[in-house]
Amino acid sequence: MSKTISILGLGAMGTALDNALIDAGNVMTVWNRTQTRADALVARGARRAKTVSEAIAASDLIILCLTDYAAVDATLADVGPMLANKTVVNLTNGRPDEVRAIAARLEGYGARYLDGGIMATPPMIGSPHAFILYSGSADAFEGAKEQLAAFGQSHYLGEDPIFAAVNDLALLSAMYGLFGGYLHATALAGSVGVTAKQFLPLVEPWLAAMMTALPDYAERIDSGDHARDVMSNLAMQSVAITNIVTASRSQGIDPAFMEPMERLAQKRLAGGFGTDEISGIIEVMRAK
Ligand code: FVH
Repeated sequence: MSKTISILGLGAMGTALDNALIDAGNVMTVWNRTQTRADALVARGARRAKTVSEAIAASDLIILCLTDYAAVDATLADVGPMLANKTVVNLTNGRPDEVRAIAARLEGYGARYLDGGIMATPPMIGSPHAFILYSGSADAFEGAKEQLAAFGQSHYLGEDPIFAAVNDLALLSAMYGLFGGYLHATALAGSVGVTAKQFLPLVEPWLAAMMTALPDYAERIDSGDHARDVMSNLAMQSVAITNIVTASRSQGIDPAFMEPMERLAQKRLAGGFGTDEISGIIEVMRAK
């Protein structure tokens, strides 16, 4: 069923979201601080709102996709009372403290607030590989889920509005860990003349093979038992980690990405857990 929807924020992601909603047959109203960014969407049939108030008045479902929460605050600064009985879906990346503050503020105006974390790049939106995390008002999710399905798979995580943001940041930290590790590895291999393209057939299957360790780590983490059936103990791995840091320096590569891992491994080792699996490092991460 098509329904009027307003999108505020037409950057790379907001534009992809709007295109997906148009493709799904929805009637769209669009607003962007820089108005010209709406032109292509207007050419596809979206209605241009000249002001934020116009965009809010046009729809019961309001989607925000802006750089950060400061931009969200600035955009909604003068329209709070207009949000009564509306569903606001905020797909802007943010911290839990920011999510709590905006959820309380908008709910104070009588809005239903749903926070979201987009786990996709703009070209992935609308494909089966895209998934979006949601948390906050269950009523808001129930009422909007048919429309939100246009973006990809929806995962509703619960009523606490911060769940989506925390899980989003957690998944992004896994991604940046992977990217940072890949970049460090490629720089180190490059120090002996290996190009990134030459290194790729080695690093890609290696990372894929190492991913298969995650189910076992998850079991150890949840049970707190990092000591059973250990194959690659921490004492042995910490030698390799220190070798990476030391060799990086001598090869002229900044070891900054790997140094925190070395510190954490040494801390866990100093606690007497050298015979445990490396998954036990999570215990020193949690202890701060
Ligand atoms: N693009 C991506 O790969 C990621 C994928 C995962 C989710 N993120 C999050 O999506 C949010 C928006 O990201 P984006 O890619 O659309 O970002 P930009 O293309 O840089 O567009 C930014 C929009 O925000 C508007 N904006 C910025 N500041 C303000 C403000 N003070 N008042 C009103 N609007 C503001 C900006 O407007 P303009 O510069 O065109 O006038 C754009 O519409 C983000 O949270 C990602 O983490 C994307």
